[in-house]
Amino acid sequence: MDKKNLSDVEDKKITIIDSDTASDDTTAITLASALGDLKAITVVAGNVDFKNEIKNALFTKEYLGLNSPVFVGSERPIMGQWKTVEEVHGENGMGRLTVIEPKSLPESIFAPDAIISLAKQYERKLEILAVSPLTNLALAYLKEPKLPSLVKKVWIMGGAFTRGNTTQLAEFNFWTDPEAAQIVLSAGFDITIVPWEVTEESAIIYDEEWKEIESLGTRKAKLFIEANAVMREFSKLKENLKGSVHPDSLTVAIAHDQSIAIERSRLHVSVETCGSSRGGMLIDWYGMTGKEPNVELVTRADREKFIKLLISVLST
Ligand SMILES: [Ca+2]
Repeated sequence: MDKKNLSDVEDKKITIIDSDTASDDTTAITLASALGDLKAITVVAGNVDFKNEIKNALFTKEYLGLNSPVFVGSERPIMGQWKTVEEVHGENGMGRLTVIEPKSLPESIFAPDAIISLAKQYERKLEILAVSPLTNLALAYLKEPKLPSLVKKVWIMGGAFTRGNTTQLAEFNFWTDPEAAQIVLSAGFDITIVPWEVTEESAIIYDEEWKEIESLGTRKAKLFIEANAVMREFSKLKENLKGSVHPDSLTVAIAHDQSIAIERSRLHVSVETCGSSRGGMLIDWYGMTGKEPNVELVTRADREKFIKLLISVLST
């Protein structure tokens, strides 16, 4: 390795991606592994049947030729019931890729333990790309309360201002495990949240961009097209959107290029855990609670810049 390449590696962010691996998660893994030094993929309950999520994570790792180990985490949220959403992501979560048979096996260490161990190994350097329900991170924190001071940063895709995609108020990741979300938000991590509405507006990929991605002809572009095919149809037919929406990918893109987040506010945010508003975000926009801000909330993102970064990665 020459000096230039060595310094490239040194400059890369050290990350873990916590993933309920299905469709857009695989694109987020593609971005995270291309843009940073991805130390691990940790799998958590969410999008689809848990066994399929593990297979999808292993397949994605093998397909992209990554060294990042896959750790299996919590197969269910801390409390309450949730439902997987195969109708959004395809029967196994991978769109048109219906036969997924990875050759490798996941690691034997439980994902929350792997998070603690990597946080200690890369003290104050590790950034967590939390693009899924927050169960693994909450369990890691409950076991190691010093975790917020060991981890450099947590990037969260989750929550909705008011236009929930799972209930009237709740976005899927926060709705799946509201207790975990509340534990993580109040733990003292340095957190940036990218909420659903921001992704719906700025992580949408239109038909002409799909054509451009299709024409790239690379392995990464092919994975994007195949894995996101069912989600794209769902977004268009059921959510009445004009393209496919990529919340996890936008969050990973912002983590690596913060100029993509055009507007951000420091605010106090908590998560409702009761009744029909379970999983809703309570945002103290006007400082009414008197509580110190605990997160940075992205309120607007640059779609063009996101698409440019995504296409540049998929073209390699
Ligand atoms: Ca996810």
